[in-house]
Amino acid sequence: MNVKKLLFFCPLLGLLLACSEQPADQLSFVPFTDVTITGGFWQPRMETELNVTVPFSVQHCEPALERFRQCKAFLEGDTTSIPECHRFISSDMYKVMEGVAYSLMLRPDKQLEAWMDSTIALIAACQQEDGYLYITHICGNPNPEEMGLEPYSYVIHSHELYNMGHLYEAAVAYWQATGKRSLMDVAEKSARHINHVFFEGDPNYNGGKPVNQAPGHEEIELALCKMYRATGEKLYLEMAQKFLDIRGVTFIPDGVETCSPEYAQQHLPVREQEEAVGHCVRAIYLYTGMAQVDALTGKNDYTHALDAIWNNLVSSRMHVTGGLGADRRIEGFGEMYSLPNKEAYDETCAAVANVFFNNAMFLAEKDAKYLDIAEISLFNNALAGISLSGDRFFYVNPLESDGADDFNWGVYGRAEWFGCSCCPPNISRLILQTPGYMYAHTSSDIYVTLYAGNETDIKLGDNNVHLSQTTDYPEEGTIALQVDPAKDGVFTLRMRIPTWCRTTSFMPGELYHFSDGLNAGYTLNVNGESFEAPLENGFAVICRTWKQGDLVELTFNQQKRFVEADERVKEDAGCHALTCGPFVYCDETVDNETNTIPYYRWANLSDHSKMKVWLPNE
Ligand code: FUB
Ligand code: ZN
Repeated sequence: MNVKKLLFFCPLLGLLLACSEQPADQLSFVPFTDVTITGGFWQPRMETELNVTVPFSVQHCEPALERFRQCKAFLEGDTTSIPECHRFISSDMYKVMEGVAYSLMLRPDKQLEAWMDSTIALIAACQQEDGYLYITHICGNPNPEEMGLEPYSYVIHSHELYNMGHLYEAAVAYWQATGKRSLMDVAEKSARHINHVFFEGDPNYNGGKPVNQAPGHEEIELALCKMYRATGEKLYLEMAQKFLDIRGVTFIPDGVETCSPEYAQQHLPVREQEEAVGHCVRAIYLYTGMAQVDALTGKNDYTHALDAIWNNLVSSRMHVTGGLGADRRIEGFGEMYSLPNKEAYDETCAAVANVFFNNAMFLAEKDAKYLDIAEISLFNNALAGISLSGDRFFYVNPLESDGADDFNWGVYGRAEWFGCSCCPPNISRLILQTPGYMYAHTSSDIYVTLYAGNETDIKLGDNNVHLSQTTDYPEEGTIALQVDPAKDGVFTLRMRIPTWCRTTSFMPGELYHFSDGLNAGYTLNVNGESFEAPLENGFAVICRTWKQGDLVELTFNQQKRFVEADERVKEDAGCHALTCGPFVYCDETVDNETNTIPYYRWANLSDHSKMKVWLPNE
């Protein structure tokens, strides 16, 4: 009997075959442009992004833009006003541009597009014939301690490649948004130039010898992956790999703090690294790049290191809010279990990076534990970085404040912008992309990764599956997902069941556990009937023949619960934090004497109040 006949007589066998024998194929997220937010938690935030944050951020690019105007004038022979020496203000503008490109994908806007075009024309006018682009060196007024006397002579701190990484990300986004290649041309010219100077040798740089040194601030690695995915040009992937593989090999600084080997993760070859150390944003961008290169090469070159680092992070170096950064002097990680509350750094950029990193790890390993970390980091630390009004920002996000010595880069409370404004455009570009973290799929399986009110269509083999989700998650724990395949078909739906509701820990890593020692639990119904779905890697697996109008209802037992930290976290000894679902609450004594409010909101209500996440046990 051939398989077709057998399947005819035994539909259950067909179901089993279809569900278990599909070749494991590439997992990818459904792009944010294919997921329409229809209500719930994210709708007002997306609206605020488009209406407020994006245009507001564009206005704040003026100082960076002015430097490009001055640089262009300088190149045309007008030396009356040399642009101020700065290492990475351009990168903040590139990040804003990336966000503008995403906003154009969601809502075309002629004015914003015109701003992009004129800005790109300026950038292109400043780029050197050979592809070099870094205003301070082009205009010849470097501070040797910040960027060296010559181009690429101090890549440990100059940020020359970091700036280009952000330009590449903006270029890909704008090309995808409009089909215009103007910024891609600048980006590709820069990438070819950097490859030449760093890996081949160019007589005009470094005495003609290849620079062959990894940048002090990672970013270009993951940006090159993006360029490779967009263009298919192998050079970019090879470059990303080379920058990873020379880190901690060709150059190891021997100073202290920001010049220590650990600060920029240069203490060991990356494959041998097993702990999260140094500057947090640098570190997490590096790990994201490693995960992406592995995914693109189909190799597991960095898997061992990534697994070890991730375990180290979640078991000893992450705040209960998903925040990263215990040592303000280096904006970086402290020792294991050193997790201060008042002095916590927890930079908004580090939380944003943590979301990128964990989503990349999920794609590599298909395990929901990564999504659980991304979610906690997103709701409690990344979103704390922006006000509900969309135009005020936090740089650091400590877990305790006495309202007197808030450290926010010299700004008391939430700021309109910063002199070093890496965080505002970072959280802004993340929010715009968040719908792109809601579903992932292979050719046989759909993963529901971040719950939200939305609709999408997913192509699964020769079927098209329309999904519509109704939920107020994470404010509430009830999710209704209607599944409408174009034709009846067997496939697998995987619904993420967060760690906080299926174990006794608040998040993966067992650093934070529930005081009641209980597992909250959840219920799952399909078409009104209870469904016993096996749990695989943190997903409830529903494999069946789906037909139009099928309804999945998932209810998390989402209640307020106390959490305690591992006893090795001395700062939290004798204290508990209050959580509800993925939210960590915060007690604001000044403005909310009787209320405890979700952490991500605390700064919206009052920027100057006393607040605490960890409270003494009664
Ligand atoms: O160096 C560029 C950015 O500025 C870093 O990512 C942040 O931590 C801040 O130092
Ligand atoms: Zn930042």
